[in-house]
Amino acid sequence: SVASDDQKFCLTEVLDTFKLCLSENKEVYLEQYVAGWRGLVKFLNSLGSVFGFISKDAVNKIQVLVNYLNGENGSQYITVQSMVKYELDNELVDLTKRGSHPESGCRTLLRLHRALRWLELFLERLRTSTEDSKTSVMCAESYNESLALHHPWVVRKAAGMAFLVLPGRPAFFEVMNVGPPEQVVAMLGEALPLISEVYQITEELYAQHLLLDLP
Ligand code: 1PZ
Repeated sequence: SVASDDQKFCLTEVLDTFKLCLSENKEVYLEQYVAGWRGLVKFLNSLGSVFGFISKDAVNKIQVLVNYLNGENGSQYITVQSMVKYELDNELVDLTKRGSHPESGCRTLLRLHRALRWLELFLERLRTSTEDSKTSVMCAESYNESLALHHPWVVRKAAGMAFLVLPGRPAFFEVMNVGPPEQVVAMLGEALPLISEVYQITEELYAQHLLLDLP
């Protein structure tokens, strides 16, 4: 499980959760995926209340998926693969425009999936950054290459303003609570291939079923 409230927060544990997402035959466990996001949201909240509008949206989406997991058809939601099959087979997804299934598991997870790409890009920049690199710039660049492509102007504007108040690289590393910079870099080097694999597997699954533009 991710760090509990009385423990000091450590980002290693959160990123480790994504390791547990992959089954032996490379399916993505929804419960672990959601647990990983819970940890990330917790981390985001520890950076300050300006990020509240971002974490609120992520929490909403996490909750939608948890409700499916705990619902009467929970057994269909064990993996992302089984979720996609179940929702498509039963016509539970709005494919071209919002209709009777505005909160399908498929469209909800897609939003987090796009955000995972942002995370991958951002952590890779953080990993290869130098002491004088700016977190706000690394964050904005990663955002512009990923999530921003799917966001309307107002959201991009608000996100851009939030990035400006991100703590600088030293303070950011501090909040990650992983250890000295060398250790942060090593930890990221280990975690990133796994995050990347989870992302790739989901991306290919969604591409295969033509789900990458779900409304
Ligand atoms: C460390 C700095 C954190 C920066 C996080 C970068 C992401 C900025 C995203 C800004 C989105 C804010 C508001 C929500 C917008 C929603 O409209 C969209 C689309 O959902 P829809 O409207 O279609 O239901 N939501 C998203 O794109 C999901 C965003 C999740 C962001 C999670 C970030 C977690 C960060 C972890 C930090 C380590």
